[in-house]
Amino acid sequence: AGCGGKDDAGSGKDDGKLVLGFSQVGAESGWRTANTNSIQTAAADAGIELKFSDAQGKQEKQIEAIRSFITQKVDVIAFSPVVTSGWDSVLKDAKDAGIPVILTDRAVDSQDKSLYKTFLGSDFVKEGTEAGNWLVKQNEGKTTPVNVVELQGTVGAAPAIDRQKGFAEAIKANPNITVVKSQSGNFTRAEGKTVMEGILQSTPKIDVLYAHNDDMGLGAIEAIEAAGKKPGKDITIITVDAVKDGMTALADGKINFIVECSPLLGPQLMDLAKKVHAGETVEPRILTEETTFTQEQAKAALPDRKY
Ligand code: GZL
Repeated sequence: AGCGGKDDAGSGKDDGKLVLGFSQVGAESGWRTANTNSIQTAAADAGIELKFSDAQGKQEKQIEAIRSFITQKVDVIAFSPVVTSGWDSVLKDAKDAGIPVILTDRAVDSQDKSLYKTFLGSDFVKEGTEAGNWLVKQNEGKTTPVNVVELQGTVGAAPAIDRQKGFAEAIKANPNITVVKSQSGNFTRAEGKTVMEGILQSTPKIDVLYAHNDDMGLGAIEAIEAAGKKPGKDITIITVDAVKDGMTALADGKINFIVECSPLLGPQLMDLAKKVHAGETVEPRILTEETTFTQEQAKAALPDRKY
C-alpha cells in the first residue's frame, strides 16, 4: 500500500476519456444489431471509451453488468432494460455511487424518477396505435369480421406491453376487428416461425397478422408459406421496426404495412452521456423520430436505408 496517495487505477479514467458502461439486451433481432452498431460507432466517433456488455436477453446478466460498471467506477452507465421491472435496487446502487444512468430504447417501471437522468427511446404505445389505425382504415365501412393474430414481443418488455396496448385501443374503432390469438414470439425470427406454425394449426380463420417486430413477422411468413398461404394476400401482415429485411418483404408485397422504430440512438446517447457527466440538466424524456411505411413507400425508401 502506498503512502495514501490518490489511487487513480480504479477511476477507469486512464487517458482522460469519458468512460461509458453500456448493458445491451442481447442480439435477438435485426433491430438490436443495428442499435448495437449505432452505439459502438457513435462512441468511437465521440471519443468515448465504451465498456459494452451483451446480456443474451437475461435480466440478471444486465444487473451483473451494471454492478460491474459501478465497481469499475465508470463515468456514466446506460442500458436498454430487457423487461420493465426489477431495476430499483441496482439503480439505487448506481445513484449511491454517484454514477448517472441513462435509459435507452426500453423503459423501466421504477416510480423513483431520480434513479435515471433521462429515457431516450420510441413511444411504443404510439407505434401500436399507428398499426391499429392503419388496419381500421383498411376496413372502413366493412362489416365482415376481421380475425387478427398477434405475435407479441418478449414478455414483460416495454415495447411488447405498449405495442399491444396501443393496437388494442386503436382497433376498438371497428368492433368487427378482433384479436383472436395473441402469443409471445420473444422478438426473434425463429420463435415467430414456430409460434405461427402452432397458431396456423389451431386457428381456422386468420385475416391479419400483427407482429411486434419485423423479425417475428419474417419468421411467421415462412410458416404461412409452408402452410400454402400467400403472406400479404391471404393474410394481411403488419409489423414494427422497418429494418432492411422487413422493408424488403414490404416492397415485395409479403408485408402490407410497417411502423418504424428507429434503432439509431447512438449519437444522441453520446451527447447525453457528455451532458450528464458535465452535470448539465437534460430532458427527462427524449422521443426518437420515426414514421410508417406502405409497400410503395418501402420501394422508394429501400435504396437509402442505413440498416
Ligand atoms: C424497440 C426494441 C425492440 C425492437 C425489437 O425499441 O426494444 O427490441 O422492436 C427488438 O426488434 O428486439
